[in-house]
Amino acid sequence: MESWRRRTLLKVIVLGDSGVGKTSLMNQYVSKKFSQQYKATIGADFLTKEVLIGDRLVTLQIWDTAGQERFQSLGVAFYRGADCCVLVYDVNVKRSFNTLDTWHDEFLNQAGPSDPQRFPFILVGNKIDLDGGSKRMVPEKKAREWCASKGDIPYFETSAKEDHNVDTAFLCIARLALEHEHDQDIYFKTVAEQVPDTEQTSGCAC
Ligand code: G3D
Ligand code: MG
Repeated sequence: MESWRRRTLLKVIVLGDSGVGKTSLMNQYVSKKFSQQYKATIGADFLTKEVLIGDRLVTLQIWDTAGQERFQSLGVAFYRGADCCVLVYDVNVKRSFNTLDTWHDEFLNQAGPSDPQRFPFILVGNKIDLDGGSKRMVPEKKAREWCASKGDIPYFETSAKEDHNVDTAFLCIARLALEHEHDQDIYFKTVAEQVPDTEQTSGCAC
């Protein structure tokens, strides 16, 4: 008998050069929309989406920049308490791949996770749809090598425009964030949605 279901809030931050498609990926995942108009209306720091992982209801709080990444001054509030960091580059723009090291280091410096070696990152190569792939500048192999050099970061190739692989990438993100959650210094909140009437028991109810 299921005794309760816990709801967990996880913070995910999305980083990468301006124009790689961070906001578009997030909109596609959360709202199933890819449009200019929609993008312009987003003024919030983050969007949320609920995901069921096993019997855990997880609320992903996905933080997007408001374009400040051009100046690389995102502020501590952006990084604080992150459970997973999504690095995005554009497979058609070499520079956006070359700056990944900087974003990776910037995250570790600013967020200061307790165990930097084990902090979950994920790499997303976006815009694979562009001109049928004919303008591609970064081979998949190169991206995978970079991931291997950073301790086997999971890698996904996506198109926010055509909604290709977006859900799969975010599901992986949710799983990694959930696994990591216990190691975090800042633990957002865990709410018992359904507390049984029966006497309180200690320990795991599963
Ligand atoms: P950012 O948030 O990383 O700065 P945006 O990037 O999400 O604002 O996207 C930058 C531009 O790339 C936008 O076009 C957007 O429509 C486009 N884009 C995002 N994802 C994809 C994709 O998967 N495929 C293609 N073909 N284009 C994409 P504009 O014209 O507004 O600059
Ligand atoms: Mg943006």
